[in-house]
Amino acid sequence: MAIERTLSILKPDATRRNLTGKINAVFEAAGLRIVAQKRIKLTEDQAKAFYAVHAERPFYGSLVGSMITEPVVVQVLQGENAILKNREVMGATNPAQAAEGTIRKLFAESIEANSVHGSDSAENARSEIAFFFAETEILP
Ligand code: DGI
Repeated sequence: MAIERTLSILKPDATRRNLTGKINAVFEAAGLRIVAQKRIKLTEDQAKAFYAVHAERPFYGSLVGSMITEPVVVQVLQGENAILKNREVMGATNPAQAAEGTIRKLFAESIEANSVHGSDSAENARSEIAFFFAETEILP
């Protein structure tokens, strides 16, 4: 199986409730290694650019606003099939539909305040990692 990297974000609803360690423990228990991590406050321009793919969606303004209320923790997770594995560990976008034991089932407050972001493809993982990290900041 391929060793992959994926971009993860612990969203403001998670940092506000001091859940960084609890969520990281779920990643690590699933075999995902945190090979880069930093706590940052997104600017509005950064949040808009990161979620540009959703610019036409009705929730775009609210989503961007929610991402800049508190700091976020941006991370690179590495492991076998890391992109799909992280999506499984995160659970469905809407916590009401998320499987038992997933991060969103355990911690999410709503479909928007859903605690975590994770890249959904190899191409997006590459561009999202580059959005936040220089290669020298990633230490496997
Ligand atoms: O990849 P995901 O985060 O699971 O989901 P996505 O790429 O479809 O959507 C990105 C984020 O946008 C999601 O984590 C929360 C927000 N979002 C998605 N659908 C809705 C939404 N926010 C609101 N308020 N309403 C939605 O229907």
